[in-house]
Amino acid sequence: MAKHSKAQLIALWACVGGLVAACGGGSGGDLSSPPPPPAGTPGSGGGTVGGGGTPPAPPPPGGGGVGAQDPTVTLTSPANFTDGLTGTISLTATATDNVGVAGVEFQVDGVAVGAEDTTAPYSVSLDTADFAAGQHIVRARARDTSNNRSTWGTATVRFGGTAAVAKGFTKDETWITGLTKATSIAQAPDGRLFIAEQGGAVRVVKNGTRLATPFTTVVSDENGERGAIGIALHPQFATNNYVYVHYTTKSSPHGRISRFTANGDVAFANSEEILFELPALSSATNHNGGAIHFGADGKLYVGVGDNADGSRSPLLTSVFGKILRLNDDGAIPTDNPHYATTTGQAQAIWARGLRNPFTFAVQPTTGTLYINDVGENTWEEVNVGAAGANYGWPATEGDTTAAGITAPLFSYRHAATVPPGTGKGGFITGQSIVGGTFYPSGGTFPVAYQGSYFFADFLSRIVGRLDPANGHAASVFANMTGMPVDVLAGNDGALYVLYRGSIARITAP
Ligand SMILES: [Ca+2]
Ligand SMILES: [Ca+2]
Repeated sequence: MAKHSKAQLIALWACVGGLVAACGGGSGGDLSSPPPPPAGTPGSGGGTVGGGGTPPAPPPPGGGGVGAQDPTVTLTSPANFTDGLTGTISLTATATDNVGVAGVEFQVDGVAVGAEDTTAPYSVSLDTADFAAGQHIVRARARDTSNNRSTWGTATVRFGGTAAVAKGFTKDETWITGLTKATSIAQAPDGRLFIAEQGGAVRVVKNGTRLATPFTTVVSDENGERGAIGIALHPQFATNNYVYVHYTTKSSPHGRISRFTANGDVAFANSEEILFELPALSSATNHNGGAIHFGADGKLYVGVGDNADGSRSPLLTSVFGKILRLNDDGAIPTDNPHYATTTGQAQAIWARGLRNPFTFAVQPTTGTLYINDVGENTWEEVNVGAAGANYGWPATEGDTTAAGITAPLFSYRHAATVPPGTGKGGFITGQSIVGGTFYPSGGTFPVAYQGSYFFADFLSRIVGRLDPANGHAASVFANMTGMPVDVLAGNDGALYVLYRGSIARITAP
Protein backbone atom coordinates (compact mmCIF):
# COMPACT_ATOMS: atom_id res chain seq x y z
CA MET A 1 0.00 0.00 0.00
CA ALA A 2 1.45 3.29 -1.07
CA LYS A 3 2.17 5.79 1.62
CA HIS A 4 2.29 9.52 1.58
CA SER A 5 5.66 11.08 1.98
CA LYS A 6 6.12 13.30 4.95
CA ALA A 7 6.30 16.27 2.62
CA GLN A 8 3.01 15.28 1.05
CA LEU A 9 1.40 14.98 4.42
CA ILE A 10 2.65 18.31 5.61
CA ALA A 11 1.35 19.81 2.42
CA LEU A 12 -1.99 18.14 2.91
CA TRP A 13 -2.31 19.32 6.49
CA ALA A 14 -1.30 22.75 5.45
CA CYS A 15 -3.80 22.74 2.64
CA VAL A 16 -6.79 21.21 4.27
CA GLY A 17 -5.84 20.44 7.79
CA GLY A 18 -4.81 16.87 7.41
CA LEU A 19 -7.75 14.60 6.97
CA VAL A 20 -7.44 14.50 3.25
CA ALA A 21 -4.62 12.11 3.85
CA ALA A 22 -7.09 10.00 5.72
CA CYS A 23 -9.26 9.76 2.66
CA GLY A 24 -6.70 9.84 -0.10
CA GLY A 25 -4.91 6.90 1.41
CA GLY A 26 -3.62 3.77 -0.09
CA SER A 27 -3.83 4.58 -3.74
CA GLY A 28 -1.35 7.31 -3.18
CA GLY A 29 -4.13 9.67 -4.09
CA ASP A 30 -4.40 13.26 -3.14
CA LEU A 31 -6.80 15.98 -3.96
CA SER A 32 -5.51 16.18 -7.49
CA SER A 33 -6.29 12.54 -8.19
CA PRO A 34 -9.80 12.23 -9.48
CA PRO A 35 -11.75 9.43 -7.88
CA PRO A 36 -12.50 6.41 -10.04
CA PRO A 37 -15.79 6.28 -11.87
CA PRO A 38 -18.73 5.18 -9.78
CA ALA A 39 -18.75 1.45 -9.39
CA GLY A 40 -22.27 0.88 -8.22
CA THR A 41 -25.42 0.50 -10.19
CA PRO A 42 -27.24 3.80 -10.33
CA GLY A 43 -30.52 3.55 -8.58
CA SER A 44 -29.64 0.34 -6.82
CA GLY A 45 -29.36 2.16 -3.57
CA GLY A 46 -32.93 3.32 -3.28
CA GLY A 47 -33.74 1.90 0.06
CA THR A 48 -34.50 3.83 3.13
CA VAL A 49 -31.19 5.55 3.59
CA GLY A 50 -30.35 8.54 1.49
CA GLY A 51 -31.32 7.11 -1.82
CA GLY A 52 -34.97 7.40 -1.06
CA GLY A 53 -37.46 6.78 -3.76
CA THR A 54 -38.92 3.63 -2.33
CA PRO A 55 -42.42 3.29 -3.68
CA PRO A 56 -45.10 2.93 -1.06
CA ALA A 57 -45.67 -0.66 -0.04
CA PRO A 58 -49.05 -2.16 -0.85
CA PRO A 59 -51.48 -1.84 2.03
CA PRO A 60 -51.69 -4.84 4.31
CA PRO A 61 -54.80 -6.97 4.02
CA GLY A 62 -57.69 -5.45 5.87
CA GLY A 63 -58.17 -7.33 9.08
CA GLY A 64 -60.96 -5.67 10.95
CA GLY A 65 -63.62 -4.77 8.47
CA VAL A 66 -63.53 -2.50 5.46
CA GLY A 67 -62.65 0.60 7.47
CA ALA A 68 -59.41 -1.03 8.63
CA GLN A 69 -57.96 -1.03 5.14
CA ASP A 70 -55.21 1.58 4.93
CA PRO A 71 -55.32 4.32 2.34
CA THR A 72 -52.63 4.64 -0.32
CA VAL A 73 -50.72 7.72 -1.33
CA THR A 74 -48.54 8.75 -4.25
CA LEU A 75 -46.26 11.76 -3.97
CA THR A 76 -46.69 13.31 -7.40
CA SER A 77 -44.35 16.27 -7.01
CA PRO A 78 -41.46 16.67 -6.63
CA ALA A 79 -40.27 13.66 -8.58
CA ASN A 80 -37.63 11.43 -7.06
CA PHE A 81 -34.08 12.72 -7.61
CA THR A 82 -35.19 16.20 -8.66
CA ASP A 83 -32.13 18.44 -8.47
CA GLY A 84 -31.79 22.13 -7.82
CA LEU A 85 -35.22 23.03 -6.52
CA THR A 86 -35.36 26.70 -5.62
CA GLY A 87 -37.95 29.26 -4.60
CA THR A 88 -41.44 28.29 -3.52
CA ILE A 89 -42.67 24.94 -4.77
CA SER A 90 -45.81 22.86 -4.37
CA LEU A 91 -45.66 19.41 -2.81
CA THR A 92 -48.51 17.41 -4.32
CA ALA A 93 -49.97 13.95 -3.81
CA THR A 94 -52.85 11.75 -4.77
CA ALA A 95 -54.53 9.38 -2.35
CA THR A 96 -57.11 6.62 -2.46
CA ASP A 97 -59.04 4.65 0.11
CA ASN A 98 -61.71 1.98 0.15
CA VAL A 99 -63.99 4.22 2.23
CA GLY A 100 -62.70 7.75 2.18
CA VAL A 101 -59.52 9.85 2.38
CA ALA A 102 -59.58 12.34 5.24
CA GLY A 103 -56.40 14.15 4.28
CA VAL A 104 -52.74 14.10 3.30
CA GLU A 105 -49.80 15.41 5.37
CA PHE A 106 -46.42 16.45 3.99
CA GLN A 107 -42.97 16.53 5.56
CA VAL A 108 -39.41 17.52 4.75
CA ASP A 109 -36.89 15.44 6.72
CA GLY A 110 -39.62 14.53 9.20
CA VAL A 111 -40.57 18.17 9.76
CA ALA A 112 -44.23 18.91 9.03
CA VAL A 113 -44.82 21.29 6.13
CA GLY A 114 -48.09 23.15 6.53
CA ALA A 115 -51.21 21.54 7.90
CA GLU A 116 -52.81 18.33 6.67
CA ASP A 117 -54.63 19.05 3.44
CA THR A 118 -58.14 17.67 3.83
CA THR A 119 -59.32 18.47 0.34
CA ALA A 120 -58.23 16.96 -2.96
CA PRO A 121 -56.12 17.81 -4.88
CA TYR A 122 -53.66 17.46 -2.01
CA SER A 123 -50.82 19.94 -1.86
CA VAL A 124 -48.87 22.33 0.32
CA SER A 125 -46.57 25.20 -0.50
CA LEU A 126 -42.92 25.06 0.52
CA ASP A 127 -40.23 27.74 0.40
CA THR A 128 -37.10 25.74 -0.33
CA ALA A 129 -35.03 28.46 1.33
CA ASP A 130 -36.52 27.33 4.64
CA PHE A 131 -34.07 24.40 4.58
CA ALA A 132 -30.33 24.22 4.05
CA ALA A 133 -29.28 23.90 0.44
CA GLY A 134 -28.62 20.24 -0.30
CA GLN A 135 -30.36 16.90 -0.05
CA HIS A 136 -33.76 16.56 1.59
CA ILE A 137 -36.35 13.85 1.89
CA VAL A 138 -39.85 14.96 0.95
CA ARG A 139 -42.67 12.65 1.90
CA ALA A 140 -46.45 12.45 2.04
CA ARG A 141 -48.86 10.23 3.95
CA ALA A 142 -52.62 9.82 3.66
CA ARG A 143 -55.13 9.34 6.46
CA ASP A 144 -58.52 7.74 5.95
CA THR A 145 -61.78 8.56 7.66
CA SER A 146 -61.11 5.75 10.17
CA ASN A 147 -57.73 7.33 11.05
CA ASN A 148 -55.71 4.60 9.32
CA ARG A 149 -52.56 5.90 7.69
CA SER A 150 -50.82 4.96 4.48
CA THR A 151 -47.13 4.27 4.22
CA TRP A 152 -45.08 7.29 3.22
CA GLY A 153 -44.58 8.25 -0.39
CA THR A 154 -41.03 9.53 -0.56
CA ALA A 155 -38.74 11.50 -2.85
CA THR A 156 -35.06 12.27 -2.42
CA VAL A 157 -34.40 15.73 -3.84
CA ARG A 158 -31.85 18.50 -3.68
CA PHE A 159 -32.65 22.10 -2.85
CA GLY A 160 -30.51 24.69 -4.57
CA GLY A 161 -30.01 28.18 -3.30
CA THR A 162 -27.64 29.27 -0.59
CA ALA A 163 -29.42 28.61 2.71
CA ALA A 164 -26.89 27.52 5.33
CA VAL A 165 -29.38 26.22 7.90
CA ALA A 166 -33.12 25.70 8.16
CA LYS A 167 -35.45 28.53 9.08
CA GLY A 168 -35.52 28.93 12.83
CA PHE A 169 -31.87 27.94 13.27
CA THR A 170 -29.01 30.36 13.83
CA LYS A 171 -25.39 29.62 12.94
CA ASP A 172 -22.49 31.49 14.49
CA GLU A 173 -19.38 30.56 12.51
CA THR A 174 -16.93 32.30 14.83
CA TRP A 175 -18.36 31.53 18.24
CA ILE A 176 -14.87 30.62 19.51
CA THR A 177 -11.64 31.49 17.72
CA GLY A 178 -7.95 31.15 18.47
CA LEU A 179 -7.61 27.36 18.53
CA THR A 180 -4.57 25.71 16.98
CA LYS A 181 -5.04 22.54 14.95
CA ALA A 182 -7.98 21.34 17.02
CA THR A 183 -9.01 17.71 16.54
CA SER A 184 -11.77 16.76 18.97
CA ILE A 185 -14.23 18.14 21.47
CA ALA A 186 -15.97 16.94 24.64
CA GLN A 187 -18.24 18.57 27.16
CA ALA A 188 -18.45 18.52 30.95
CA PRO A 189 -21.82 18.34 32.70
CA ASP A 190 -21.25 21.94 33.82
CA GLY A 191 -21.13 23.02 30.17
CA ARG A 192 -17.40 23.57 29.81
CA LEU A 193 -15.97 22.37 26.50
CA PHE A 194 -12.65 20.52 26.39
CA ILE A 195 -10.82 20.62 23.07
CA ALA A 196 -7.78 18.58 22.10
CA GLU A 197 -5.26 20.30 19.84
CA GLN A 198 -3.03 18.20 17.67
CA GLY A 199 0.13 19.68 19.12
CA GLY A 200 -0.79 18.41 22.57
CA ALA A 201 -2.62 21.24 24.32
CA VAL A 202 -6.04 20.63 25.82
CA ARG A 203 -8.09 23.85 25.76
CA VAL A 204 -11.10 24.76 27.87
CA VAL A 205 -13.99 26.94 26.73
CA LYS A 206 -15.97 28.26 29.67
CA ASN A 207 -19.05 30.47 29.43
CA GLY A 208 -18.38 31.12 25.77
CA THR A 209 -14.75 32.12 26.31
CA ARG A 210 -11.59 30.23 25.40
CA LEU A 211 -9.43 30.19 28.51
CA ALA A 212 -5.85 31.35 27.97
CA THR A 213 -4.26 28.66 30.10
CA PRO A 214 -4.47 25.15 28.69
CA PHE A 215 -5.95 22.42 30.84
CA THR A 216 -2.79 20.44 30.20
CA THR A 217 -0.25 19.99 27.43
CA VAL A 218 1.00 16.55 26.50
CA VAL A 219 4.26 16.01 24.65
CA SER A 220 2.93 14.80 21.34
CA ASP A 221 4.16 13.95 17.87
CA GLU A 222 2.03 16.05 15.53
CA ASN A 223 3.36 14.82 12.21
CA GLY A 224 0.72 13.95 9.63
CA GLU A 225 -2.38 12.82 11.45
CA ARG A 226 -0.57 12.12 14.70
CA GLY A 227 -1.07 14.16 17.83
CA ALA A 228 -3.65 14.67 20.53
CA ILE A 229 -6.56 13.25 18.56
CA GLY A 230 -9.19 12.23 21.09
CA ILE A 231 -10.66 13.52 24.34
CA ALA A 232 -13.35 12.21 26.68
CA LEU A 233 -14.63 12.96 30.14
CA HIS A 234 -15.47 10.22 32.60
CA PRO A 235 -19.23 9.67 33.05
CA GLN A 236 -18.73 10.62 36.73
CA PHE A 237 -16.54 13.60 35.86
CA ALA A 238 -18.60 15.81 38.18
CA THR A 239 -17.27 13.84 41.15
CA ASN A 240 -13.97 12.29 39.98
CA ASN A 241 -12.73 15.01 37.58
CA TYR A 242 -11.21 12.46 35.18
CA VAL A 243 -10.26 13.65 31.69
CA TYR A 244 -8.98 11.13 29.12
CA VAL A 245 -6.71 12.03 26.22
CA HIS A 246 -5.65 9.90 23.25
CA TYR A 247 -2.38 11.13 21.76
CA THR A 248 0.72 10.05 19.87
CA THR A 249 3.86 10.00 21.98
CA LYS A 250 6.78 12.09 20.79
CA SER A 251 9.45 9.47 21.44
CA SER A 252 8.98 5.97 20.05
CA PRO A 253 5.76 7.21 18.45
CA HIS A 254 2.71 5.24 19.45
CA GLY A 255 -0.81 5.91 20.56
CA ARG A 256 -1.37 6.43 24.26
CA ILE A 257 -4.49 6.74 26.40
CA SER A 258 -3.88 8.79 29.52
CA ARG A 259 -6.09 10.01 32.33
CA PHE A 260 -5.75 13.41 33.97
CA THR A 261 -7.47 14.78 37.05
CA ALA A 262 -8.98 18.23 36.79
CA ASN A 263 -8.38 20.85 39.42
CA GLY A 264 -10.88 23.42 38.26
CA ASP A 265 -9.98 24.52 34.76
CA VAL A 266 -6.51 22.97 34.75
CA ALA A 267 -5.20 19.49 35.44
CA PHE A 268 -3.42 18.77 38.69
CA ALA A 269 0.32 18.84 38.01
CA ASN A 270 1.72 15.39 37.35
CA SER A 271 -1.75 13.88 37.44
CA GLU A 272 -1.24 12.01 34.16
CA GLU A 273 -1.83 8.31 34.54
CA ILE A 274 -0.87 6.30 31.47
CA LEU A 275 -3.64 3.74 31.01
CA PHE A 276 -2.97 2.07 27.68
CA GLU A 277 0.04 2.10 25.36
CA LEU A 278 -0.78 1.11 21.80
CA PRO A 279 1.91 -0.66 19.72
CA ALA A 280 4.62 1.27 17.90
CA LEU A 281 3.52 3.05 14.75
CA SER A 282 5.14 2.41 11.40
CA SER A 283 6.76 5.25 9.47
CA ALA A 284 3.31 6.07 8.11
CA THR A 285 1.91 9.07 9.95
CA ASN A 286 -1.69 8.65 8.83
CA HIS A 287 -4.77 6.64 9.85
CA ASN A 288 -4.49 6.81 13.61
CA GLY A 289 -8.20 6.95 14.35
CA GLY A 290 -8.56 9.17 17.37
CA ALA A 291 -11.96 9.45 19.00
CA ILE A 292 -12.49 8.13 22.51
CA HIS A 293 -15.91 8.00 24.20
CA PHE A 294 -17.47 6.32 27.19
CA GLY A 295 -20.29 3.94 26.36
CA ALA A 296 -23.54 3.64 28.24
CA ASP A 297 -21.88 0.60 29.88
CA GLY A 298 -19.23 2.80 31.48
CA LYS A 299 -16.48 1.37 29.29
CA LEU A 300 -14.06 3.50 27.30
CA TYR A 301 -14.20 2.92 23.54
CA VAL A 302 -11.20 3.87 21.42
CA GLY A 303 -11.01 4.35 17.64
CA VAL A 304 -7.70 3.06 16.25
CA GLY A 305 -6.84 3.40 12.55
CA ASP A 306 -4.99 0.92 10.37
CA ASN A 307 -1.82 3.08 10.29
CA ALA A 308 -1.90 2.74 6.50
CA ASP A 309 -1.74 -1.07 6.56
CA GLY A 310 -5.26 -2.35 5.94
CA SER A 311 -4.16 -5.97 6.14
CA ARG A 312 -4.20 -5.65 9.92
CA SER A 313 -7.77 -4.39 10.17
CA PRO A 314 -9.50 -7.79 10.11
CA LEU A 315 -6.88 -9.54 12.24
CA LEU A 316 -7.65 -10.54 15.81
CA THR A 317 -3.91 -10.42 16.48
CA SER A 318 -3.59 -6.65 15.90
CA VAL A 319 -5.23 -3.68 17.59
CA PHE A 320 -4.93 -1.54 14.44
CA GLY A 321 -8.08 -0.85 12.41
CA LYS A 322 -10.32 -1.47 15.40
CA ILE A 323 -12.64 -0.14 18.04
CA LEU A 324 -11.15 -1.12 21.39
CA ARG A 325 -13.06 -1.39 24.67
CA LEU A 326 -11.37 -0.68 27.98
CA ASN A 327 -12.29 -0.25 31.61
CA ASP A 328 -11.99 3.28 32.94
CA ASP A 329 -8.59 2.37 34.42
CA GLY A 330 -7.24 1.00 31.13
CA ALA A 331 -7.66 -2.66 32.05
CA ILE A 332 -9.31 -4.92 29.50
CA PRO A 333 -12.85 -6.04 30.33
CA THR A 334 -13.17 -9.82 30.48
CA ASP A 335 -16.53 -9.69 28.65
CA ASN A 336 -15.00 -8.28 25.46
CA PRO A 337 -16.14 -10.31 22.44
CA HIS A 338 -12.78 -11.90 21.62
CA TYR A 339 -11.36 -11.98 25.13
CA ALA A 340 -11.33 -15.75 25.47
CA THR A 341 -9.78 -16.44 22.08
CA THR A 342 -7.10 -13.75 21.95
CA THR A 343 -4.14 -12.75 24.07
CA GLY A 344 -2.54 -9.56 25.26
CA GLN A 345 -3.83 -6.22 23.99
CA ALA A 346 -5.88 -7.95 21.29
CA GLN A 347 -8.29 -8.86 24.07
CA ALA A 348 -9.34 -5.20 23.96
CA ILE A 349 -10.76 -5.62 20.42
CA TRP A 350 -14.46 -4.83 20.33
CA ALA A 351 -15.00 -4.40 16.57
CA ARG A 352 -12.72 -4.70 13.55
CA GLY A 353 -12.37 -4.20 9.81
CA LEU A 354 -12.07 -0.42 10.05
CA ARG A 355 -9.78 1.86 8.08
CA ASN A 356 -9.70 5.09 10.00
CA PRO A 357 -12.40 5.49 12.66
CA PHE A 358 -11.44 9.08 13.35
CA THR A 359 -14.81 9.77 14.99
CA PHE A 360 -17.75 7.84 16.43
CA ALA A 361 -20.61 8.54 18.79
CA VAL A 362 -22.58 6.78 21.51
CA GLN A 363 -26.37 6.92 21.45
CA PRO A 364 -26.94 8.05 25.03
CA THR A 365 -29.99 5.98 25.94
CA THR A 366 -29.32 2.72 24.08
CA GLY A 367 -25.52 2.83 24.15
CA THR A 368 -25.38 2.01 20.44
CA LEU A 369 -22.21 3.21 18.73
CA TYR A 370 -22.30 4.85 15.33
CA ILE A 371 -18.80 4.46 13.90
CA ASN A 372 -17.65 6.73 11.09
CA ASP A 373 -15.08 5.09 8.86
CA VAL A 374 -13.10 7.36 6.55
CA GLY A 375 -12.95 5.72 3.14
CA GLU A 376 -10.19 5.38 0.61
CA ASN A 377 -11.39 5.84 -2.95
CA THR A 378 -15.15 5.90 -3.16
CA TRP A 379 -17.16 5.75 0.05
CA GLU A 380 -17.54 7.27 3.50
CA GLU A 381 -19.36 5.10 6.03
CA VAL A 382 -21.51 5.28 9.14
CA ASN A 383 -21.53 1.86 10.80
CA VAL A 384 -23.73 0.62 13.61
CA GLY A 385 -21.45 -0.65 16.34
CA ALA A 386 -21.84 -4.24 17.53
CA ALA A 387 -19.56 -6.33 19.69
CA GLY A 388 -17.51 -8.63 17.46
CA ALA A 389 -18.60 -7.03 14.19
CA ASN A 390 -16.29 -6.86 11.16
CA TYR A 391 -16.88 -3.81 8.96
CA GLY A 392 -14.99 -5.18 6.00
CA TRP A 393 -11.87 -3.09 5.48
CA PRO A 394 -9.78 -3.69 3.42
CA ALA A 395 -11.84 -6.29 1.55
CA THR A 396 -14.82 -3.97 1.22
CA GLU A 397 -15.49 -0.24 1.26
CA GLY A 398 -19.04 1.07 1.36
CA ASP A 399 -22.08 -1.13 0.98
CA THR A 400 -21.53 -4.86 0.74
CA THR A 401 -23.24 -8.20 0.99
CA ALA A 402 -20.01 -10.07 1.69
CA ALA A 403 -20.42 -12.92 4.13
CA GLY A 404 -19.38 -12.12 7.67
CA ILE A 405 -19.15 -8.39 6.97
CA THR A 406 -21.43 -5.83 8.56
CA ALA A 407 -22.47 -3.32 5.89
CA PRO A 408 -22.70 0.35 6.79
CA LEU A 409 -25.96 1.89 7.92
CA PHE A 410 -25.26 4.81 5.62
CA SER A 411 -22.60 5.46 3.05
CA TYR A 412 -22.00 8.34 0.70
CA ARG A 413 -19.80 8.83 -2.31
CA HIS A 414 -16.69 10.86 -2.87
CA ALA A 415 -18.12 12.06 -6.18
CA ALA A 416 -21.66 12.48 -7.42
CA THR A 417 -23.35 9.86 -9.51
CA VAL A 418 -24.64 10.60 -12.99
CA PRO A 419 -27.36 11.69 -12.79
CA PRO A 420 -26.86 13.08 -9.29
CA GLY A 421 -28.90 11.73 -6.42
CA THR A 422 -29.20 8.13 -7.53
CA GLY A 423 -27.57 5.40 -5.54
CA LYS A 424 -26.40 5.16 -1.95
CA GLY A 425 -26.06 8.45 -0.21
CA GLY A 426 -28.21 10.25 -2.73
CA PHE A 427 -26.98 13.77 -3.39
CA ILE A 428 -24.69 13.76 -0.36
CA THR A 429 -21.01 13.61 -1.23
CA GLY A 430 -17.78 14.17 0.64
CA GLN A 431 -14.36 12.69 1.15
CA SER A 432 -13.73 12.57 4.86
CA ILE A 433 -16.42 11.85 7.42
CA VAL A 434 -15.57 13.60 10.68
CA GLY A 435 -17.62 13.99 13.80
CA GLY A 436 -20.66 12.22 15.10
CA THR A 437 -23.19 13.12 17.77
CA PHE A 438 -26.72 12.20 18.75
CA TYR A 439 -29.03 15.12 19.41
CA PRO A 440 -30.73 14.49 22.77
CA SER A 441 -34.43 14.38 23.45
CA GLY A 442 -35.50 17.46 25.35
CA GLY A 443 -32.99 19.68 23.54
CA THR A 444 -33.98 23.05 22.16
CA PHE A 445 -34.08 21.86 18.54
CA PRO A 446 -37.58 21.05 17.25
CA VAL A 447 -38.81 17.59 18.21
CA ALA A 448 -38.31 16.21 14.69
CA TYR A 449 -34.55 16.73 15.09
CA GLN A 450 -34.29 15.09 18.50
CA GLY A 451 -32.72 11.66 18.38
CA SER A 452 -31.08 12.39 15.04
CA TYR A 453 -27.47 11.47 14.33
CA PHE A 454 -25.40 14.40 13.09
CA PHE A 455 -22.13 13.96 11.24
CA ALA A 456 -19.90 16.24 9.21
CA ASP A 457 -17.66 16.01 6.18
CA PHE A 458 -14.32 17.76 6.25
CA LEU A 459 -14.19 18.45 2.53
CA SER A 460 -17.77 19.00 1.44
CA ARG A 461 -18.25 21.16 4.57
CA ILE A 462 -21.68 19.85 5.41
CA VAL A 463 -23.30 18.77 8.61
CA GLY A 464 -25.46 15.82 7.65
CA ARG A 465 -28.33 14.32 9.56
CA LEU A 466 -29.64 10.76 9.78
CA ASP A 467 -33.18 10.51 11.11
CA PRO A 468 -33.87 7.20 12.85
CA ALA A 469 -37.57 8.09 12.98
CA ASN A 470 -37.59 8.31 9.19
CA GLY A 471 -35.71 5.18 8.08
CA HIS A 472 -32.39 6.91 8.78
CA ALA A 473 -33.12 9.24 5.89
CA ALA A 474 -30.11 11.42 5.19
CA SER A 475 -30.34 15.15 4.71
CA VAL A 476 -28.10 18.19 4.76
CA PHE A 477 -28.61 19.97 8.06
CA ALA A 478 -26.10 22.77 7.63
CA ASN A 479 -23.64 24.14 5.12
CA MET A 480 -20.50 25.27 6.90
CA THR A 481 -17.99 27.94 5.96
CA GLY A 482 -15.02 26.15 7.47
CA MET A 483 -13.81 22.57 7.34
CA PRO A 484 -15.26 20.57 10.25
CA VAL A 485 -13.25 18.05 12.24
CA ASP A 486 -15.75 17.15 14.97
CA VAL A 487 -19.33 17.81 16.06
CA LEU A 488 -20.98 17.81 19.48
CA ALA A 489 -24.59 18.13 20.62
CA GLY A 490 -24.13 20.27 23.71
CA ASN A 491 -26.08 19.96 26.92
CA ASP A 492 -27.36 23.50 26.28
CA GLY A 493 -29.13 22.27 23.13
CA ALA A 494 -26.63 23.84 20.73
CA LEU A 495 -24.82 21.87 18.04
CA TYR A 496 -21.10 22.64 18.10
CA VAL A 497 -19.00 22.22 14.97
CA LEU A 498 -15.27 22.13 15.63
CA TYR A 499 -12.90 23.52 13.04
CA ARG A 500 -9.12 23.38 13.18
CA GLY A 501 -8.98 26.92 14.56
CA SER A 502 -12.43 27.76 15.82
CA ILE A 503 -15.84 26.53 16.91
CA ALA A 504 -19.13 27.23 15.15
CA ARG A 505 -22.37 27.05 17.14
CA ILE A 506 -25.81 26.28 15.73
CA THR A 507 -28.84 27.01 17.87
CA ALA A 508 -32.63 26.93 17.68
CA PRO A 509 -34.79 28.79 18.29
CA1 LIG B 1 -59.70 2.76 4.82
CA1 LIG C 1 -16.72 -0.92 5.78
